[in-house]
Amino acid sequence: RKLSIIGAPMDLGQNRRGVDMGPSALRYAGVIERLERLEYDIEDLGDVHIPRPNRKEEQESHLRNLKEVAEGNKNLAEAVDQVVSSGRFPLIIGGDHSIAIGSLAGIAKHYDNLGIIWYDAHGDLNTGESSPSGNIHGMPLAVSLGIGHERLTSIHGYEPKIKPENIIIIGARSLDEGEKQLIKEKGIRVYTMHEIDRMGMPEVIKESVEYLKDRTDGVHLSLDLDGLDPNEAPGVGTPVMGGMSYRESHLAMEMFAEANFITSAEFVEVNPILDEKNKTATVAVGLMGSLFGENLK
Ligand code: DIR
Ligand code: MN
Ligand code: MN
Ligand code: MN
Repeated sequence: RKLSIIGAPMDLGQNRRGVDMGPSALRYAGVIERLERLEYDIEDLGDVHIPRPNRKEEQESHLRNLKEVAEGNKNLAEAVDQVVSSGRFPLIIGGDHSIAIGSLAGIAKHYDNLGIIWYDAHGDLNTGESSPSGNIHGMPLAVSLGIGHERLTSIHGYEPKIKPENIIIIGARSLDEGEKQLIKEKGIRVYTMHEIDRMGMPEVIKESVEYLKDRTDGVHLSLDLDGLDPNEAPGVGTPVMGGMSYRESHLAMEMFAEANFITSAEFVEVNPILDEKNKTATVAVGLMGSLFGENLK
């Protein structure tokens, strides 16, 4: 089992500085050592280059730092593409969630029907028009569907990257009006906290696995640490109360490991500046342990 870690120190998709230190925080929390124990052949490719914004230059559009976010994601897409081409599992560590644009761009071209599990308090389905914030980290899922600014949707030379019927959002509890509309219009499957409360996490994950297993040829897990409750993952830029617990999240990862169907993953929005003694990175590394089969050993 071969795995390549790619850092994406991106903080330009939102307003809180410090999330660019996420990759360092995750390495400090022992991601490499943790996965090496699972008999993975681990290669750390280091961080892709994310340009700094030119502070004197006028913003070209309502999308904050569009140029730099696009360029950084172009770099990420190329790095991820190479990893998948070489037959290794790409584990991308962020960085804010705008990096999913590059991850999916690099991954999806290798699949006819890539499934996506979007573990997040948010839908990340905004466009420049629907976004209340102008923050690109609230847009990557829409962008990957081919909806949004051309500069983002066209990254890595093809679009759309993914299909709406192959997406499952888990843990949503803060959806904007435009996102709700898009979810309805495209028929995207969403397990909000309401459904998780009613059905229980085991059933939510079982249904998700069953649904994706026979309709996809690969599944990307995009895990935003703000999907967890802020009591358990405080080091995130946009915390929302009432999230998934530490144990629910481990259970989800353990069930994914059992199903053996995740083919790429990213862990995003770890911000050590907002954290309590690197707690959130530590939680993230623990979840990676479960995702890669720690408890199956
Ligand atoms: C909000 C917040 N929906 C926005 N999005 C976040 O700015 O578009 N995504 N925080 O993870
Ligand atoms: Mn997100
Ligand atoms: Mn989020
Ligand atoms: Mn935002």
